[in-house]
Amino acid sequence: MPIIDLRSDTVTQPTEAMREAMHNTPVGDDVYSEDPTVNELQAVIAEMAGFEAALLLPTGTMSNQAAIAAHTERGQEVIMPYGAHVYEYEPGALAVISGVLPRLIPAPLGVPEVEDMRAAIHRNPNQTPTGLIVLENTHNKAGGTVVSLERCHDIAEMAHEEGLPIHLDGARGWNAITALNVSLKDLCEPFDSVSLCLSKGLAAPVGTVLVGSKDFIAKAHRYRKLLGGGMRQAGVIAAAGLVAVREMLGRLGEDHARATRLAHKLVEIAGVHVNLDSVQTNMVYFNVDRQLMSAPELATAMAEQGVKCNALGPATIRLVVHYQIDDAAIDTAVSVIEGILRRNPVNA
Ligand code: TLP
Repeated sequence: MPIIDLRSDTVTQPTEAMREAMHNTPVGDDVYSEDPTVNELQAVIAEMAGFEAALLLPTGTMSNQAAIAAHTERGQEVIMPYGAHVYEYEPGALAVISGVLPRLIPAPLGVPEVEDMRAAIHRNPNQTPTGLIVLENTHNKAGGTVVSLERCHDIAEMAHEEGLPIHLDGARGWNAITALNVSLKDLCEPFDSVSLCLSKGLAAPVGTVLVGSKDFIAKAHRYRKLLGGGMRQAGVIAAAGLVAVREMLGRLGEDHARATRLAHKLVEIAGVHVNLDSVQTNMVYFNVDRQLMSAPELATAMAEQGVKCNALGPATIRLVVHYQIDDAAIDTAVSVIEGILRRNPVNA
């Protein structure tokens, strides 16, 4: 049975061009900063993002956490939108590594209000001092939703007026720039640092690049080593990353179009609810009527028919479209979901 894996765009297999580049690329010891392919990737992404410097890290989690550690002091608070990956899915790392507390701000469709963020800043010495603001674009838990450039600028301007740095978790910044039809430089401009994953929609097997000023990257470099992320012949990873940014960015619009098609087919199924406003890039979150079956039950039944997805709570399922998902896979996934729900006795 062919497997249709809609759990995440992290499951993407490297392309033939990536495998070939990984095989052939010159490498060196990156802990001595001597890997020519890593140095090239860092220079290419720093330039694309409009920053002085860049650092390759093994994962988005390590990149975000090295950034938080570099921006903050122990005992501070970090303001972020509800559902932020740095809080939800990076197992308490901000507390364990940096000794900081998260402060979560309402963010419908992943977009917080400037004034809500400003109001959350602590200035009173008897409260936990605010040390950093974090945004996420696209916002994973809100549905892969996009924060407009205007909102990014407004929040960053407010942060800077308040004397605070602002970090962007741009794990899927590539999807954001595709949806907004802007350059990476435009997306990154308001921020003091940005984390960009190569291992999601761009299909590289491993790797995230953090960009920022030279001073900031020097600090983050120390935290990368402290966290055990000093890699040696990492050029084999960087080689795939170079192919990812040069060859894979242009096709992300296809994933977005397929996700939209998928969402429109799903809303037609009885018992399935999709907020179409949240379908802006390559993700589709949907709810299933609880009297039909729970999301984990539906996910298990789907997996039995070769369609993998993530159940995120009792009623919610996330489907992520990526490089290995074509039109036929979308059609099969929809008919599997429809078949399971139609066969359910409550629906019969
Ligand atoms: N997201 C993964 C899971 O961890 C949820 C996924 O399948 O979507 N920032 C954002 C916004 C992310 O979505 C992710 C991964 C990361 C950071 C962390 O990246 P990795 O997995 O490389 O540590």
